Amino acid sequence: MSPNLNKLLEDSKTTLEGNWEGNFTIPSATLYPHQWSWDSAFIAIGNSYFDTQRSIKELKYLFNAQWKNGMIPHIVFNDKEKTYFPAADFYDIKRSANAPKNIGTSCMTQPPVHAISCYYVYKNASDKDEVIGFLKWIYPKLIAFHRYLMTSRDPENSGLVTIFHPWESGLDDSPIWDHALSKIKIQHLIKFKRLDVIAVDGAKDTIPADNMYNKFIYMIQLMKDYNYDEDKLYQNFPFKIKDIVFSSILYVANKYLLKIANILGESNNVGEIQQWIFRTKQNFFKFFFPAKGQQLGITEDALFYDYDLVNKMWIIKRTISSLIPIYTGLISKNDISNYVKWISNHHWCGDGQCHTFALPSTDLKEKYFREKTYWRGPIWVNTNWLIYLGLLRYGYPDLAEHIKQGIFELVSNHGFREYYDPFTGQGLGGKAFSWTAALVIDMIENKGIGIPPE
Ligand code: 9WN
Repeated sequence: MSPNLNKLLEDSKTTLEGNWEGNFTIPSATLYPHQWSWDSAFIAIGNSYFDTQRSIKELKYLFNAQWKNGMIPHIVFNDKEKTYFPAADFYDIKRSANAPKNIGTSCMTQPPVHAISCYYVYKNASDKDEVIGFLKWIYPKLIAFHRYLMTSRDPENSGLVTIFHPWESGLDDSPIWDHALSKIKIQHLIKFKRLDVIAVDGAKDTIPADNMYNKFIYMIQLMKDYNYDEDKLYQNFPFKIKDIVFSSILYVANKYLLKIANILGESNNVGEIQQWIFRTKQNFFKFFFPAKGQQLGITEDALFYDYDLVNKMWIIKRTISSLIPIYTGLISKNDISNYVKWISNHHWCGDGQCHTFALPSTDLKEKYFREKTYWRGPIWVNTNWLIYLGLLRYGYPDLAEHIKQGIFELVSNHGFREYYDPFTGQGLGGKAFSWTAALVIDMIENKGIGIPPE
């Protein structure tokens, strides 16, 4: 039965409303009680359709926590909340001169969806003048953030972003990180209690394993030892990965930043943004496409893979990250049909063997695939949304529609969950999950605002 879209829209709004904290929206009660960076950007996209002021407030709250070097932290902490570990006291950001003085944040960043959200806010506002003031305020801050990513996180000048921690990717326990993490030996680990274990039903199977989680915490301890100094981290840190999802989003976000500059009649920085775009274009295949000389998509090896700068190797793990570059528009017309065939392949739920047609986070046939465990197999709405937009960009509306209907089925029948079992559709992880609701709103409204520009 096809879902009732009016009800789905109302339920999505109710979900976002329930998670609104007055200044920002939490991703999900108990499990994630603070503000998360890329979550807020997705949330502002959803809210932009019916509450311009709320989206503006959300983004302003996040950007008020910007570090002096331009970094937007991945979490802005709410001091009153005690149900999440690691929190502000553990990060102890005052050891960096770049950290904001009176706000607790994490020490790392997340994918830069924000310029895209700002454009949505403008497009969906009925009173454009009201938004111009906000865009003027945030434009230099967006520039500073992107510049930070293009310099401190890219001394190679590749136009591609280096992450220092799996949490920066947003795809926390993806098998992509397994090898790099296995090389990091824990020397000393503080005593701590995992609070996500209590916050989630069936936690044993659905959240990252303890050995992985211990590494996540240990790596923050190591970052602390360097006082969060990027130059020192770049020299010495044992985890440095050029990441596809992060870099793809930044590439598209730079194009939206140009649109914002155009709205503001702003010529400052335009040349710089164009250079960033050019650089990414020049290097994307060099860093992310190991099957040199082969046609893209011709075999499963001829896809995109992250590059490990420490171990000097491509990370050949078949995950949804290999398919996200469709979102960038960097794939040539000659290659696109080859590439798109993987999106509807049986390894990715394309042949009716799964509960619905939406892509799992990891290739179903790989030994590391786990249908219930976080980023190791379940379906997530945000990554499907990126692929859906990429398919629309390249003229595959039918396939895009399949993905969208798959997501609508999951949400209508299994709740606004953080992720879903691809075989049964069972909802997993956080309940009343904000970005699931926000991106469903965007897909129902279907105005094409998020289709990546040429
Ligand atoms: C660590 C909030 C965040 C998302 C990430 C998701 C998960 C955090 C966690 O939740 O990560 O940042 O504690 O596991 O992987 O993408 O932003 O929803």
